[in-house]
Amino acid sequence: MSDYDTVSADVEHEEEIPEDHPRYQDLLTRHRIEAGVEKGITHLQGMHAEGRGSAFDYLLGEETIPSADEAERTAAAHLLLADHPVLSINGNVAALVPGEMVELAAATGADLEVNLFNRTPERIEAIADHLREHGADEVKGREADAHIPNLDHERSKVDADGIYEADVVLVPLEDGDRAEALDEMGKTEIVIDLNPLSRSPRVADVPIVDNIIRAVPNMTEHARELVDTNEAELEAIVANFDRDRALEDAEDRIRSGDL
Ligand code: PTJ
Repeated sequence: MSDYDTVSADVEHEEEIPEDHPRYQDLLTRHRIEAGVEKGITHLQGMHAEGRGSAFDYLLGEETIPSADEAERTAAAHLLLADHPVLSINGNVAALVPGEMVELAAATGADLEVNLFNRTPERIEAIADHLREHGADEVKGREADAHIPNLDHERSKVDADGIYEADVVLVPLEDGDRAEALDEMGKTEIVIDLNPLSRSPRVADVPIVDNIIRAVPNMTEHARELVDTNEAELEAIVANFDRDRALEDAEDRIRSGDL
């Protein structure tokens, strides 16, 4: 069972969804996105993104498939090996897994940075406040004193001492253009996206085809298990990971899933 079932309820009536409902996670997710929009955290487009994700999750059987678990373990190894890991937070991520992202940051020594596709100062502040309410000390993304090259001005804004200088970046539920631009900067990119055909996981060093509500707590669990592992072993985990096979496995599962 993921921590997701036990995190604080932000959503009106969230507690009224019976946990044994066959679509419990999906309903909870929908409610969280709705509450995120009401709170000024999530963009309206986030609802469309959630709908797309939900359809892919249904076809995946709403579970973490073995290749996704392996990708999550590899991602944890990358974050532990990094000199400067950063976890990027957008409006959907903040609504769905705020406390879980704070925990992953703590388990891996990563920074949290708000980085938005539809950037406004109000949303940046609302998301930073929301993360602090869920235990974050420092939240980057407000300085916006550097730019990701080859991306239009507003969407390219990042912190010079955050995503810009990071060596490993986790970019969940990301738009393809920005994922490509970050990849071109030579960063090790970890992407969480339920659509294995989307551009973002296809440019990622570690594509995680899983629902973020399962992926993030599982990465934290792996990071806690691996925290005392020596560098050579962590590097072996990274070297043994086959990104193409992970994408193929997920696509096969979606195309041939027995529902
Ligand atoms: O908050 P902003 O302004 O930065 O905007 C965020 C969104 C998500 C609206 C923006 O980045 C966007 O439009 O993204 P896309 O292009 O819709 O891509 C989002 C991807 O995330 C899609 O491929 C979805 O299938 C996937 N997705 C949606 N919900 C989940 C998911 N993947 C994993 N877990 C989910 N819960």
